[in-house]
Amino acid sequence: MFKEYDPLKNKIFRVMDDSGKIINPNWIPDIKVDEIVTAYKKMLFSRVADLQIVSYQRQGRIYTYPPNYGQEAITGAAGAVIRQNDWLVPAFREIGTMMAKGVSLKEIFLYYMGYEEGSNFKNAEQVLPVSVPIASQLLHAAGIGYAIKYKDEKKVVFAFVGDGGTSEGDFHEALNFAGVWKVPVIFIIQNNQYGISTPVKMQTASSSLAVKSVAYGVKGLQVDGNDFLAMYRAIEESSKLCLAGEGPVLIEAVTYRKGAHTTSDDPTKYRTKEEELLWEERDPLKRLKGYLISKDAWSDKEEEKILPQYKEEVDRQFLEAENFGEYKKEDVFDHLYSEMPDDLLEQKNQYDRFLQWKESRLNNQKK
Ligand SMILES: Cc1ncc(C[n+]2csc(CCOP(=O)(O)OP(=O)(O)O)c2C)c(N)n1
Repeated sequence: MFKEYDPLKNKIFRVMDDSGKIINPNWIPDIKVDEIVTAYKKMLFSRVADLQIVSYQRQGRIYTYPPNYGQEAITGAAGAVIRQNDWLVPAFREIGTMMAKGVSLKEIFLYYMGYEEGSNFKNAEQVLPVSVPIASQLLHAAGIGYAIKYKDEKKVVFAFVGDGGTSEGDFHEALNFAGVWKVPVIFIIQNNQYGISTPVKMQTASSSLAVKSVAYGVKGLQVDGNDFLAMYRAIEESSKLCLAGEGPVLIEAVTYRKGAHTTSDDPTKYRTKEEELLWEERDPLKRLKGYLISKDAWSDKEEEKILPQYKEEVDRQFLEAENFGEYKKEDVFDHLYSEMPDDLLEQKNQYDRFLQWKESRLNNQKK
């Protein structure tokens, strides 16, 4: 696969066409149809959750949220391959893979409501918290990979970054380190075409993002990120290579962010309706559904039946998060150091003064 799809050949790896028809039968992954149905259902659940989170945000019930809408085949395929023992190092658009590892939707809600508990995953092992400082997580991934190798463990690190993240120094340092030390890390770039409003063309002069692997002596692959079967096959092969000591691997997953960058963004300012419609044709769920229907493994009827259950489940977990209780302001300060350094203590005091000022202002207004 890595020879046939050498990034220098500028060939993208696809198994299905836009309608879900197999166009590359040699590379169909070894996965049973009922497992694909399970993966499809998880992708559907993740989409339902994602769309509902945006509506909760619009109701003022949750803070800023970065939608995953349109990128479900990437995180769904990674979720189908990742094992309990493997590490997940997310950026901030990977709810599908996080849930596959056992992170609950409630925890994801808590995170976006500002609770520390949202990053303290009760039922998920070896998952790092969401990382907002772009690409910084890749250095952690490379370090974890090095530790795995040092301890001679059979584990793989699944690390995510966006296309914009490839312009950060951290991306290059992590790739360089990973290449030199041959660490078992799969770096997955979710190339969703934009870093906020910056199109990928303005992010790099390289012919692709996958081609950056060549300079670091790392195996690389450009994959159709809206093609679940291609993504599954690419990630599964990469995982096997990493386990055999032949990592790391860089995968550029080409996709489209159907939603806004975050709930604070208006994408109509920088992209056209035509472009959105073009990508609508390549929607990852539609494609996989087309494939499953052709195999007689799924139907619109089944989907109609399951959707209300998913919506209800999302609501149920949201209400649990919403009723989690007041958060203590100390939480923001207290969990970083065993002994609080002076500058943080000063910030805490300042915050206390701010709260007192706010309260007295409210009281004055009431008078
Ligand atoms: C180091 C750093 N610089 C800037 C930002 C502000 N910022 C948040 S998201 C974003 C764009 C990221 O684009 P990309 O890596 O393509 O990921 P995407 O949001 O498309 O998933 C930027 C610049 C940040 N969070 N961290």
